[in-house]
Amino acid sequence: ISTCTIGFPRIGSNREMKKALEAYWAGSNDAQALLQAAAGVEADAWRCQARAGIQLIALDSTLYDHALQERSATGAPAAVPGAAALPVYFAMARGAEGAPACDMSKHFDSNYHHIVPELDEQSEPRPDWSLLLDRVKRGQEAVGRERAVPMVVGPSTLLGLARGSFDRSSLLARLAPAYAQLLRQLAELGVPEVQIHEPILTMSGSEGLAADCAACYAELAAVGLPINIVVAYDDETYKWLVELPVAALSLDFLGVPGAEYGSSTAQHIAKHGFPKSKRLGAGVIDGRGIWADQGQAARLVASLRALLGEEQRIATSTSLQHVPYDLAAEEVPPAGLARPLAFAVQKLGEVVGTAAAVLGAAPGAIPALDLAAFTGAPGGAPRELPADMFRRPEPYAERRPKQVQYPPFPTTTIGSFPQTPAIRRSRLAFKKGRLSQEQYREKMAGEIGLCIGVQEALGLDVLVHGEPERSDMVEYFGLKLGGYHFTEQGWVQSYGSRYVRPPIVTGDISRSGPMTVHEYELAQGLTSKPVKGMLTGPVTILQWSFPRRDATRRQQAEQLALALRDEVADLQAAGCRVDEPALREGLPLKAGRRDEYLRWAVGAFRLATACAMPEVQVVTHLCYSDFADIMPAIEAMDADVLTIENSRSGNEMIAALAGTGYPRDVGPGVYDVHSPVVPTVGWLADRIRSFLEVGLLEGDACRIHVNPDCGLKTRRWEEVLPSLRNMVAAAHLVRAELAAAD
Ligand code: THG
Ligand code: ZN
Repeated sequence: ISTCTIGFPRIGSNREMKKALEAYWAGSNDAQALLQAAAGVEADAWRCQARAGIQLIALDSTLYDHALQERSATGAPAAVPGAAALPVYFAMARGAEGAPACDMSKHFDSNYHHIVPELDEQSEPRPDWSLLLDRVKRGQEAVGRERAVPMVVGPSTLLGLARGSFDRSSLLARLAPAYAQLLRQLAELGVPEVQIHEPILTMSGSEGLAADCAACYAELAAVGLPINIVVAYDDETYKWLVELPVAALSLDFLGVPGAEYGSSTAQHIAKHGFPKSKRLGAGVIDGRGIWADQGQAARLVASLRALLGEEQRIATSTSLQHVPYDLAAEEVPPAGLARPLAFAVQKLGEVVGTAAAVLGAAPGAIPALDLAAFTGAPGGAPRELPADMFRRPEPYAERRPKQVQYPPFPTTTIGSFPQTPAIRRSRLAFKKGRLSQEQYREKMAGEIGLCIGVQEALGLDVLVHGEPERSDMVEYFGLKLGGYHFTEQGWVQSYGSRYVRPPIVTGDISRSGPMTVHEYELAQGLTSKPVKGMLTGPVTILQWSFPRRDATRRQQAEQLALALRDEVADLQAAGCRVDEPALREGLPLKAGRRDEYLRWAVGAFRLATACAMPEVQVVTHLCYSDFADIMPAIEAMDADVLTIENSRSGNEMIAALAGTGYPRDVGPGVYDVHSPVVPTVGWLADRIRSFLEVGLLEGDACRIHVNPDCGLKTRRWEEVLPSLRNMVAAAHLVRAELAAAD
């Protein structure tokens, strides 16, 4: 039996990577300092794994994103090794003057976002693996040659993450030599094996890759370096996968934490067996959840040993990048929860402890996690709620005329405005007790006033209060709801230098009073223009939390929906006529599981919003989702306005909406908020005109809203003001063109 890791938090135990990146971008640190900081963060992480007793340590690390890293290595424009490559690398990640950033997308069904590789049949691999090879050398120094295992995003996955339809088969054949070259260089360095991560192979439809993959891996295997193919994020890997000519295969035995369906990997192996010639990497410690469960892991491994013999390798189900670094960093130990919780460092202990338990031949002696003992029993059997709680009183076509009427191309924003240093200082002072509740509220009221004034001055049509009081849209609600636990240092990378602290569901969720009404009233009191109420949807809150495991996701989403429903009722009693919950899907990767998920997810959204009067316009917002294949579910949400991220993907989304004849108001994002670049009026006007060209809403411009792709909280006012000024000017320009054409 042996132990291995397949990825670890890359952000540093104290968010060192974020600080180093921000200093580099601000110009206060040079490239050398950035690379040095990164080397420190990675060496700490690798040594931490060595100290825990892990035998094969994956040399994880990234400056911004691992998919981008491998994309650059296989032939970014002008790939240059070392510090000179950084400007190109970050231009791809964040955009630069005249060069929009590459698209960003949800990483499988995790809450991480990767940069979408830009590849097509014209792509000519010009491999330059020097950054990766340097990292391997540093890893060998840190933990020794026998334990340092390079990890790389595999060629099928790199191709699979690219957008668009093109001849992937021929590009895969051209990528194979680039990877073979890497493997030869790694073999020269004396690594014990290489981990090639191919999560794409769990996706529905990947059977089609079988022949191409077999040819590619035959070419790679011919190098002679043992390959461990790592296939995480889902289960039920295909029979052909175990036939690939590799030394080891690491599989995910757990799947999505809290999902209604379990992982079928164990059954799959029981049924079809596993080749004797290969080593199985058993991903039995949860890489995506924070509950400790060595008992479950030991039992799984024991059953595998009974079936396949002694030579298993114990691993995590996915990279540990999805969980916070170290529970020990929590100043206030979570009341009563220290025992059932495990962050990345604790999970290393679980991997090693599971191996020891299995060797000790008494795996059954470790009890499985009894979460209910900590959470209290889940809130009874799921009640069947009456159907009319899920239905607005009138259908869209009847209620839309009773709602706010807009000019052509009404301008608005998604919800958040810059979280300035002043706002952060006030929040910190309040937390430390230097500001009273009263004083903090006054500060936030001032920020809301500023935000309304700015939007009035810019001439936006539908305003927001700007969310100064929310550091994070999930944390804010979690703090106000019962049944949640918050961490101080539980940061997880969301993308690049942006991190979140997902709250932990520790019991039944309940609302004790209004959560957003005060701020809404403040804002609406300052303007005669409509102000949107701002709620985060039940599915989003759940998706961005660590759910409990002793209740279904559906039960937890329903509890959240009932709490939000009360908030919607209070908002409309306060006069709110537009309202915006976000729904973001935790769509299962396997097609066969999607309907069930979408039924309860859409149900939870409707449960939260259906109490709205016909006059209330329910606005919803979706980020980073490929949702062409869930159009019926989006329609079923029965929202009045759908705002979507659109600008990085070149109208793909709105073309899909137009193509299916989506009938409701739409707000396609006109510019990318993740990039510091300020869009020009001309460019924005072209974007707006293009919405008419794709035939959206048959050109009914009064129902095509103009807004940025997403919230503006990560941007600075210096970027937001000119961007929005240009956006409003562009909308007015196209509005005038329409009027002139009439
Ligand atoms: N909140 C949570 N999860 C999310 C988002 C969110 N997942 C998806 C999407 N939004 C990711 N986008 C972001 C955007 C900005 C930030 C994080 C994720 C961000 N984080 C601050 C940072 O890294 O400096 C820290 C936030 C804080 O102070 O709490 O800006 O919005 N849960
Ligand atoms: Zn968004």
